Amino acid sequence: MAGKPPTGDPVQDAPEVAAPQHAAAGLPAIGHTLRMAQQQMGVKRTALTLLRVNQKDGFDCPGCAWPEPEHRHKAEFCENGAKAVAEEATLRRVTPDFFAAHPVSDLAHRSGYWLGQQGRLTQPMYLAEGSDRYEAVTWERAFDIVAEELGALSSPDEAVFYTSGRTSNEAAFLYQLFAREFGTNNLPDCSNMCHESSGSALVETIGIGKGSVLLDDLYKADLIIVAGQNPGTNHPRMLSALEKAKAGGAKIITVNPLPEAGMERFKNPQTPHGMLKGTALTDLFLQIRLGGDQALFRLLNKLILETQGAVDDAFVREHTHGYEEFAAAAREADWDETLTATGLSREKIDEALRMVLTSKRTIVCWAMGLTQHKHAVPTIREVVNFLLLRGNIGRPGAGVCPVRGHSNVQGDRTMGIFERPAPAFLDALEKEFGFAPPRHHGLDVVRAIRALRDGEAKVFFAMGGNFVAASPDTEVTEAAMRRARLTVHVSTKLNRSHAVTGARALILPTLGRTERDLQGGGEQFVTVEDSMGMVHASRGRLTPASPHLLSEPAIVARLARRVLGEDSRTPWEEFQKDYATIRDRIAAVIPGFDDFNAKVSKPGGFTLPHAPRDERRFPTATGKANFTAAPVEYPELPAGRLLLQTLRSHDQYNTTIYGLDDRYRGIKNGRRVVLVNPDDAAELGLADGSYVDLVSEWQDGVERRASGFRVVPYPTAKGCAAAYYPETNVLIPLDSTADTSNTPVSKAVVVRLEPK
Ligand SMILES: Nc1nc2c(c(=O)[nH]1)N[C@H]1C(S)=C(S)[C@@H](COP(=O)(O)OP(=O)(O)OC[C@H]3O[C@@H](n4cnc5c(=O)[nH]c(N)nc54)[C@H](O)[C@@H]3O)O[C@H]1N2
Ligand SMILES: Nc1nc2c(c(=O)[nH]1)N[C@H]1C(S)=C(S)[C@@H](COP(=O)(O)OP(=O)(O)OC[C@H]3O[C@@H](n4cnc5c(=O)[nH]c(N)nc54)[C@H](O)[C@@H]3O)O[C@H]1N2
Ligand SMILES: [Mo]
Repeated sequence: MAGKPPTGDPVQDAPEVAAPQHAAAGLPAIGHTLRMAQQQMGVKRTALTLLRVNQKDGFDCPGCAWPEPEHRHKAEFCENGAKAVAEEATLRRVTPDFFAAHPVSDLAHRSGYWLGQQGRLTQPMYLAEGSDRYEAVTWERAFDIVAEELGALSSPDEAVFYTSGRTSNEAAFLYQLFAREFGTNNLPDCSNMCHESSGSALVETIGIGKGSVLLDDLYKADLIIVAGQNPGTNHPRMLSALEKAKAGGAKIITVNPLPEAGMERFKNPQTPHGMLKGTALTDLFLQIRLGGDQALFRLLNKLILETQGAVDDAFVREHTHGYEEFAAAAREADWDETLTATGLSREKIDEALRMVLTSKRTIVCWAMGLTQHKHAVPTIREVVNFLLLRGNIGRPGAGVCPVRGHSNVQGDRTMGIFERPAPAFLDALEKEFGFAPPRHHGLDVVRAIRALRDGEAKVFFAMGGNFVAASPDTEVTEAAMRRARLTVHVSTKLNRSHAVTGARALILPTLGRTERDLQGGGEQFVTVEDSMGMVHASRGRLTPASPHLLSEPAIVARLARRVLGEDSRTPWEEFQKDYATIRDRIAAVIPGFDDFNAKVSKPGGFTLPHAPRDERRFPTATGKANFTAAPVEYPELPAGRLLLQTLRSHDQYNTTIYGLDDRYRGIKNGRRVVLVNPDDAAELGLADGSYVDLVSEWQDGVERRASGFRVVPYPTAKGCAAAYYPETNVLIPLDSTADTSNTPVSKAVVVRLEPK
């Protein structure tokens, strides 16, 4: 039997603290996996479901975007993938009775953890204007309501269509088609808050916003630099790949303000050696200050330039542009400034340089530690400079490896979920579907919040995700959402965004990855693209959580017909009936998808083309890989303040909280903790276990406050602190965003710690 959801709420947040761990996975991980899975699914369903994860005839793990290896284990999942599956395949249900018992005013006071623990949504629910209670409605009525509000807008640009990254390729393609046929490019997505900085930097420098390495490259590398990433929690299967790379002779440099257990030692639960001893992964740990990465890579670049024979001159000559200007800027890099910016010692940087110079094949992997800074885009460009200098792009064992978050966030972008679509994409859409898509740019996440706040956007529609909790400046975002005429969420689980609504609101419950998708044309499968551009099928087998659920493609197809009417020449009914017909259209519109249906029917799927990786061709404005030369930046820290990063615990998936522990960091039974360097704690007079408010100070003079955090002395870099998101989103000003990519600066918030 599955366990019952918690009853009491707010859940007692009473953090207990032990020493951080120095190894990840191993037997305890298996124990935790099974315990959590069985609480949600019971014993039998746990066994049935977990064996199907990431198998060639199974479903794609909704956990993360890390690719599946060619030779799969019987259990190709990890602790946190299993938690993500259990969260979806849970036997708990949210029924209309639940909404009768819990008015919106009640839901608004519940924690995100409690909301998520209630189980799967089962019926379309409608909140009428002036009402405090969601009531069950038919799908017909729900689509009528959306059509009514969209029809009342004075411009299609008053509607916003958000996407989170679990949406399949098929659903995403239909969704963007619908939004554009309706007349807007307002297609913000979670990527705007995530890897947008990577996309911005990579498109400009190498001509394509995706990583250039495949799994095999990791196994061939001499040196892998993992910067600003915590794979032990967020991409656990990456640890097996790093272990294999090390067995092949690779060295690993970890760049992080925190010593993360997974990067220290990995106990592979699939090998006897792993279970006992494990593999030490990191050879050199650079404990950098928050936001110091651009300075670090700039100095390494200067040192490479100064080393005889270290630059790959032939590659630079033949394949790059902008070298002289970049080299002139890099030569200016200053040791003292770099030591200040990074907090590193000269010895450590020298050691890193030695490893860089002896490596013939280097890969840099990164995630949110690089992308969520004001100067994230120039930081990632500097990483590209670093790789270009030694010809480390477009050959085996080398390249850029931005490690994506949501399991299909990369695929959604490929399908056209983007507020600034390329003209060539719109041309192809126009030719295939015979309507004129809007050409002006739409709103990203931050701009959408502003538009809602200012009454310029009136309908907010979300394909998955939890916009209100994931977005910055919680109070501003919530007030913005409440100004909307209508908010609509296509969701699997209850979350905060269902409790902070426009005048009218709809919850549209949908099938998850694990569930069978039966349409007029028979049983359907969908496709996804992983972080390395590999596309494959995903087939759910479980009976859907409720007979009332519709699939995401079905929801979009039916809504589109209702809103666009019979005038729309797009065959929405056919698309809904047989997803292969959607894939035929994707093949016609998006490069790399020719013969999509045939290719994806092969076990394991296929890999999308990537010009820099495959042929050292760089489709940039200059036709070459571009060196860039931006001024070095790093966050300023006023006296008596700390720089706060907002990050994930081991027991959460973004805004979905699985539990209240962060095992590897030694935190139990609570999330309101702030990790502070022991010297900083002493200087600030903050005792271990004391409670503080986190108060963010920003140039607009507004004080943003998150109350009641337990101080935990922790071995983070000096001057830096860490606390969990989404609780700390209240501290991040809406206008504090990365240059160029407009991604909220979630990893460098200047805070003062006020004792309670
Ligand atoms: N279990 C689980 N898996 C997930 C997710 C989840 O929430 N739970 N989320 C998914 C998503 S959407 C994403 S985007 C990814 C996120 O994956 P990560 O990017 O690993 O997630 P974060 O917890 O934000 O961790 C950021 C890491 O970067 C480090 N860091 C922070 N600032 C800096 C800096 O300035 N420089 C350097 N060098 N390091 C820094 C932090 O100490 C931390 O180790 O994971 C995906 N997978
Ligand atoms: N302060 C701070 N803020 C951050 C970050 C940070 O590091 N710090 N990270 C940012 C990042 S990297 C990201 S990606 C965003 C995440 O932002 P989002 O993607 O918007 O948030 P999630 O928490 O992943 O969304 C969870 C919800 O998705 C729904 N869901 C789950 N599976 C499905 C499905 O298959 N279909 C549908 N339709 N719905 C489904 C469930 O209802 C669940 O409640 O947050 C960003 N915000
Ligand atoms: Mo993300």
